[in-house]
Amino acid sequence: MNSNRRIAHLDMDAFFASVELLRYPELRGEAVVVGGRNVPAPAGQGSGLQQFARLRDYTGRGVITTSTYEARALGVFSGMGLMKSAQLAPDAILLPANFDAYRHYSRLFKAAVAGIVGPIEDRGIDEIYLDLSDIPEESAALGRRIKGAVREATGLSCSIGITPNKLLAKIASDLDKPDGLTILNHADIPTRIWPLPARKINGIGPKATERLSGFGIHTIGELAATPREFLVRKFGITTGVWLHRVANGEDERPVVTESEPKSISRETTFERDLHARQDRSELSGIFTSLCLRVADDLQRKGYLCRTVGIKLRYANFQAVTRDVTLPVATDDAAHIRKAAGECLKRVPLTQKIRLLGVRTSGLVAAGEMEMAAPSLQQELPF
Ligand code: TTP
Ligand code: MG
Ligand code: MG
Repeated sequence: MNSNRRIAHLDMDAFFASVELLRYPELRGEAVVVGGRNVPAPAGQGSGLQQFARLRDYTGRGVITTSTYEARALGVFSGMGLMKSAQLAPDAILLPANFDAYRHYSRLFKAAVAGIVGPIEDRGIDEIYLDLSDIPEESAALGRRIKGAVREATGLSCSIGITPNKLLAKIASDLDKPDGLTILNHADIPTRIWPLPARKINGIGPKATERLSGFGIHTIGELAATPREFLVRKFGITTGVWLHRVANGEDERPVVTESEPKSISRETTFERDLHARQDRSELSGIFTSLCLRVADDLQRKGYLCRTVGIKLRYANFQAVTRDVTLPVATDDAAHIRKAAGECLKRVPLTQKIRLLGVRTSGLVAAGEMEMAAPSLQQELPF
């Protein structure tokens, strides 16, 4: 083990909401919430604040995807029902989500960081881990430089934790949000980590939190003070040992920079919106070609897929997806098209369509299929 590791976790601040503020700078300083279904898109730039929907106008069962820090100050957080949050912040501005924009900025910030530190570990749309061990620059200066590069590339702020491992880095990046830079060493654990609630540890979810509090264990410090034997007795050997280790800030997981792809997909936005009936042959041609290209990608990269899905975006920008899991993994265009065609039968096709995509997931390296074969056979019903 390298005891001199220096690992960073970087997480974008109020990510979806912050991307929306780039588009609508007049909303800076306002309580803004992203979420819901069928939330109307604002009219456009220069139309003033009255163009925006307010939380109090919303009816439906949608939830908050994220909120600006101004909205959080009013008690409005990710996962809350919109109608319930309207009681706390009726005047907060409500925007629909724009996933294409979020993916765009996600790629930009990751590329900017990779430009400084080299390959990164991608942990989803707004966060990454970095191994800084081989960079001579001192942590504070390096952290500021990374934050500067992210801001320059995107106009957005992020928060970074720099610590000896991933576990502590993930906790640290959250300690001084937004626009934070928190540097911790093992010696800081008693003062900075132990007072935190146990659920701050990535991997201690709501269930474990509840069980732990049943034993009177609420903070990470209380967990660290609990005899390992007790944890093993209550949680089993694997979890018990793990709980004891993480409470003491121990984690040796490496930063994994080259992850296997989780999915391979192709999609296309049409020149003009197409209708399943009037533009049948054109759509069918595009659909087949997407399947051919996905199959070609799979073959070139050496993967078979277990799941085939489609994505459709209607003229009104609403998107739907469907997928189906195959009995046998494939990289064959005809099989993929057949499965994707089944998915297509399960979506409404009354409205015009602006985008069509085919996605394969459940990828297995083609060379590993022989090993996988026995279990695959077991799953077959004959
Ligand atoms: P987070 O990083 O958890 O949250 P955040 O970036 O909005 O705010 P923070 O400053 O606390 O990091 O999630 C990143 C994005 O992922 C978030 O902007 C919206 C999306 N998201 C969901 O779609 N559903 C959820 O339940 C959460 C928590 C986030
Ligand atoms: Mg974030
Ligand atoms: Mg995040």
